[in-house]
Amino acid sequence: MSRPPLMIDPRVARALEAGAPVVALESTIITHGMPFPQNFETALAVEAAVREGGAQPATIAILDGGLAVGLTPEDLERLARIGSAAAKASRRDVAAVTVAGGTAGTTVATTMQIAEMVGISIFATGGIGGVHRGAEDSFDISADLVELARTQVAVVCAGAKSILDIPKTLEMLETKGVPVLGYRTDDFPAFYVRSSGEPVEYRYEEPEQIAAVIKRHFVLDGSGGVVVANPIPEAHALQTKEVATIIETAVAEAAQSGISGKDVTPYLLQHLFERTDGRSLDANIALVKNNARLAAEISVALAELRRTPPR
Ligand code: PSU
Ligand code: MN
Repeated sequence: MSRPPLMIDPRVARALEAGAPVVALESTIITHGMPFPQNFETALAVEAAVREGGAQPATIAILDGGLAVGLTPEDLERLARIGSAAAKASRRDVAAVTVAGGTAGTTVATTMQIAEMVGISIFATGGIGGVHRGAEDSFDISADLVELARTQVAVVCAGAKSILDIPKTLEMLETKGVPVLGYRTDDFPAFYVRSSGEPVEYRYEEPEQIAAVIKRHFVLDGSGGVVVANPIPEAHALQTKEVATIIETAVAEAAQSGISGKDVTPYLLQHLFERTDGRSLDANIALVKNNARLAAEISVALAELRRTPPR
């Protein structure tokens, strides 16, 4: 059986060929993470933020059975309109979805998988998946963590939502050998809020320093990905207590309603959106743009480092 068709946008292909900075972007955030039309507007705004930062954006998705790297505005709008009627493709879904000729948003795990396949090292998203609360009973641990252990892509994110068990998520990243690098923060951020209360071991002030650590990590045998933790801008952060209360009820309701597997994360996101009168969405949009900007700066610095011959 052959590989699935790979459709690389010509601008992305040229940038990769030239060793110019490229930033991968995921698409589950478009199909399952936000409602239309905000998902479409955000997808465009995030690409614009990458361009402003001096890099070429490459939104990744599965379109009509092919792996698409770099989408046109028309592709983005189509995906945004399909929304959660599209599949949510994690690594294990790629074969089935592409053989069926399907269309899917790619999760952090699958976006990393496809980014590595084409040679993109830096990827921006909102938050990574992790160990769910109650995982000791449900065994619900995101494939994102497993992918981070095996795939050489650095993921710039605002930490992880407290819909997850953040201490367990950090333990798992440690077990899997995944560096967690804080950008201008001593604390691992929790998506809508700037701190989860958990520390990060490494803090950096400049994108160039982060690029140097990523480059070094990738030359070490058997290494996988890197998490770059970038807190939400102060002006857009929500109140810690408010978020905590809403999440407690959302997690309890999900359990009562028997929501499980890949439906858990979209269910919790929808609940948050409704209970904050959409303020969670404004915060979400702001932090993704902020991550896209930082990812662009890191990819510019990394491209520069790769051009400079080692001394
Ligand atoms: N976390 C968010 N928003 C999201 C996701 C995660 O705050 O939209 C998406 C990402 O695509 C992530 C996926 O890779 O959900 C994780 O899903 P699961 O927990 O089913 O592995
Ligand atoms: Mn899960």
